[in-house]
Amino acid sequence: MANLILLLGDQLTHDISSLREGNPDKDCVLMVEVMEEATYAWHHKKKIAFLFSAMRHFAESLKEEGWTVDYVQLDDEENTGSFSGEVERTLKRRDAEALLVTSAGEYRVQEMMEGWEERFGLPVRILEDDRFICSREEFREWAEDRKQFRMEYFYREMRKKTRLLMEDDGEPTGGEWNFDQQNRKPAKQDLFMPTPHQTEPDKITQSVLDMVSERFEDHPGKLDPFWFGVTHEDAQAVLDQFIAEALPCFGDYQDAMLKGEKFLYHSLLSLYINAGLLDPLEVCRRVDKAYRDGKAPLNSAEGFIRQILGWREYVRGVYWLKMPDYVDMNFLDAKRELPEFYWTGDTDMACLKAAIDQTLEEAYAHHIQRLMVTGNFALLAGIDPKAVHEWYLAVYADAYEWVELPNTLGMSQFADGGLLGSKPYAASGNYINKMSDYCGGCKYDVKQKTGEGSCPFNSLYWEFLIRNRSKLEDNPRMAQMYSTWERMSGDKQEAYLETAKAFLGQL
Ligand code: FAD
Ligand code: DLZ
Ligand code: SF4
Repeated sequence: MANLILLLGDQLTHDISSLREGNPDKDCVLMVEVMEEATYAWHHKKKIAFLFSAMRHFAESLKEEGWTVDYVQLDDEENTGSFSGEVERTLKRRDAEALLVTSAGEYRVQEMMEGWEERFGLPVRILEDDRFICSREEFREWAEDRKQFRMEYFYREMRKKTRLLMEDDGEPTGGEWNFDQQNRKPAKQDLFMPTPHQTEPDKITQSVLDMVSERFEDHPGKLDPFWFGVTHEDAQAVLDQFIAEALPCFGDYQDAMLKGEKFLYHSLLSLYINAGLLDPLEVCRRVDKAYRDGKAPLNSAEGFIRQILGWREYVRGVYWLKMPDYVDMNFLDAKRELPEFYWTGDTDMACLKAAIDQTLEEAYAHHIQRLMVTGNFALLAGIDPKAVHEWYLAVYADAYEWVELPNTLGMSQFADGGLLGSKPYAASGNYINKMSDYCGGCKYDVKQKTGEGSCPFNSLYWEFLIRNRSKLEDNPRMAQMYSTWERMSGDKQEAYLETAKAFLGQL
């Protein structure tokens, strides 16, 4: 044998660099289910089941293509439980000249891989993960000499590079780079709300589900019903259905939230893209084509492409630029423990209950629920950003540190002091009421500003601004809020602070 190719659980891509570099006639692919990966975060049961089933299906498809695959299941007797242990065990069994891997998504794993050459005494080739549209090096060059990074400018560079939604004269299609002005509509109940494509569990998935329910019983979340796709074909079907049914309204209702509607017009593609079952550039091209074929309006196509071509690439760039220190940042010095209800949904706040309940059921919540409900609450309440990060990394099927950490710690908790976003995403109950229908069924009154029964977001919002005044008041985007505070009567200010204090005291 020439090379041993280690393929990680989020590298389920046929033309990934390690497989492109390998030779199916001579090399052996190693895939391992290991406790170290299944427990480094307290992963949702559905996330573990999705990944193990997708890994098993991918291994089968590689064998069909003619590859030799060593696949180690979690319950295999000799499984050592870690990547390093399994590589070591395989090297004893198979006589490899070199180890071939595509770089890891997470810093923790990349660091481990970088120690293998010395540890195992054989050449280890770590190849670029070119499934990303912007390489780590390219992002570093873009970021050099910039004090603050702004996604919008990075995104324009990516539009020019890929020619997505670009005209021949070099201008952006429609004459603007961004159509977000049209994208902030609250949604209303709609009998024709699309449902994402669902996949029936096959034999492989069923046996993974049995194993996960037995071995990970104490992990958060519900395992049933399990309807995630687990193959490239399943993921394509989800993409096809999204483009046909939901994309046309994606832009308009991107920021909306509705009771009982877990998915609205969102795509549910992140778990497939992040695991390698869909290619991000291909997904964007399909959306560009849908616009050109007249099947989706420009605000939807542009808004969607920006999430992948812009945000997804941008947060990955920031992660690799700023790790390993990034994870320890805590600009606002927030120290409170994460409330227990994040793990149970047991709260009277209807918006939080809806977002958390569906997270525990589906391992999914859409962006505005993550940012403006669970994230906003943690920010206002001053929860330790590391605890918030650990929660997000655990509960979502699409969560890997490279994408989750900058979104949570940077965008949502402002713990990086404004490196990723220009101001904290802090909002009172008024925002949630405008963008959702949650408040109607809530024990709290969103219109009541202070005192018992008032919406907690209302008083927490002002207490947050005052608690963090020395760090935020010089931010030009916050100036208006501080001047509103100054114009309030002393009694009103005191009522806000007292109400927030009473709420936080019993949290
Ligand atoms: P859609 O709304 O349909 O968006 C389309 C695609 O755009 C997504 O599939 C995703 O690939 C990409 N995308 C959208 N927004 C972002 C973003 N901010 N960063 C990166 N990609 C984006 N996304 C993850 O993939 N993994 C995470 O662990 C994760 N953690 C998050 C934590 C917080 C606190 C916040 C605020 C956001 C997080 N996001 C994360 C980003 C975003 O919320 C999810 O990508 C999105 O909700 C996934 O659902 P969807 O596929 O239906 O997305
Ligand atoms: C998330 C995850 C889980 C739960 N289990 C495994 C596993 O057993 N084997 C594996 O190869 N990958 C798993 N993963 C995904 C990895 O955590 C992911 O590949 C790394 O974090 C990327 O750096
Ligand atoms: Fe959430 Fe406040 Fe509305 Fe209740 S009243 S749903 S707590 S925003």
